[in-house]
Amino acid sequence: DARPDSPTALRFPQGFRWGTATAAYQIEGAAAEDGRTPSVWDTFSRTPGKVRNGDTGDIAADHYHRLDEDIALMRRLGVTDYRFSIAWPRVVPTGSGPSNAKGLDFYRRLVDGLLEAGIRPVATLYHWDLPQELESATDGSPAGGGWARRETAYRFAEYAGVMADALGDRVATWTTLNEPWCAAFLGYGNGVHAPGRTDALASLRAAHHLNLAHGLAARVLRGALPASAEVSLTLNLHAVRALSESPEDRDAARRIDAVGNRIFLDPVFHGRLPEDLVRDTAGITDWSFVEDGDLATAAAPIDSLGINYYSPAVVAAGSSESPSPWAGAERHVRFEPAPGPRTAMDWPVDANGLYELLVRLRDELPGVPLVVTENGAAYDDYADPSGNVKDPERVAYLHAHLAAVHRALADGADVRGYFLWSLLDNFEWAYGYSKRFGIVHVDFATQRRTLKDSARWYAEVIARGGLEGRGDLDG
Ligand code: GBH
Repeated sequence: DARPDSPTALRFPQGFRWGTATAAYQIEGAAAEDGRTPSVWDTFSRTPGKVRNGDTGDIAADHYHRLDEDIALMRRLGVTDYRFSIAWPRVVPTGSGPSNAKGLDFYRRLVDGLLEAGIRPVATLYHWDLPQELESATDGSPAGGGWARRETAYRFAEYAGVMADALGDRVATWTTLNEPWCAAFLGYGNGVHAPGRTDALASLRAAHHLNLAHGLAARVLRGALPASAEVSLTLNLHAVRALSESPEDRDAARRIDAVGNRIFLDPVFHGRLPEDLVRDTAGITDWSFVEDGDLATAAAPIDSLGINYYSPAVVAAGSSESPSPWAGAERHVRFEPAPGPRTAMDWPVDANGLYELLVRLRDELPGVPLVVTENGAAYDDYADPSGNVKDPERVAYLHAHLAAVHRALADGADVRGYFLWSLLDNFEWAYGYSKRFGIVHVDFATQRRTLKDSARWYAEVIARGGLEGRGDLDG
């Protein structure tokens, strides 16, 4: 039921996918139910001082017990697609070996419920909840277990096979990894995420083993899924800008682009390591953990690239604190506060960064369909006297970023869909429940869900197939 366009309306192509996104550990809860074992995030969140207010994902948004209600919410929004992640320790509890029927059954019920509601399931295999057992297994690895250890990549490919067998007949789109940059560099570099390690060598090994895991899993998925299935990868690419055109500042931006973006883009799309990254990291490693054939494996063909975007980064020559997620680049790079308004995360609001990334990928990866697999913002919302949850800043943020996607489409970027982060307020990693990204408010004491104004706004955008012109916000 398309509505008439205003003269300045921004219409999206027919068939454009409108979705919302979540991740298992952030919403499911039921951490010890039906055979789930701890992940590195369970261990990390129970370690004093790691997560704000000592919050854990033990209960989260209790989605494990509220599937039907949450699917009904999405039906109200009118989304065409739902991007969720599968908890590895729920379905293959010890990280390898036998699968857990009860865990698989939960995802079968989710997928069947979505299909019944006419919503396309988009499944991510890894959104950071590594089985603790794989982190603890260190034998044979000089840099410790988890993603620093090569064997983890093979275990991941086996787990991908388990999921393809269980759900391959009804899930059409599969994503191997969500944001391997965060898993490697926040998990093993600055330790802000689980498993909380601060070891630059381990972080580089982790990045490589994640690329390898992606390629191995992509191959397994291809072999097990129907030919029509789509296999993808989601990256949080950094929209990095040099503070000035000086060669020193531009070199700082080059370093962050290498260890933030090309460390994944080059292996996955070109089967090579960035030469400048190898040079930049010479004091940390000679990359001898990259074995013959690994880069070709990482470059297994995929059907689309997911991009998660929140904020740009501005850098200059200088130095920043250590431990850092930048594998030595912090000794040469200073992060400058980007101008403009900030979200509750203190992240700058700049929709142009999303446009810049999409047109860069248009040029560098011709023929690769792009999907914005996450975009959204944390704000403190408030209830008006009649109980409506008001979040005008979030609406403005979303409008500006969708307008940026529209502009990229108009300029020839092949963007197939947009997934809003997030459906529900949830466990925001190291920030616990103190930051709310949802378009649906969750009262964590009662688990009551309430649509925010942004949810009603998004439902209208989807129904209309685009934005109503809002000259002030079209970024
Ligand atoms: C995503 O990650 C996650 O996929 C999702 O689970 C999460 O809830 C959501 O975003 C909101 O946080 O470290 O200097 O590069 C976000 C990735 C990486 C974005 C770190 C902000 C901070 C600047 N984030 N980045 S820096």
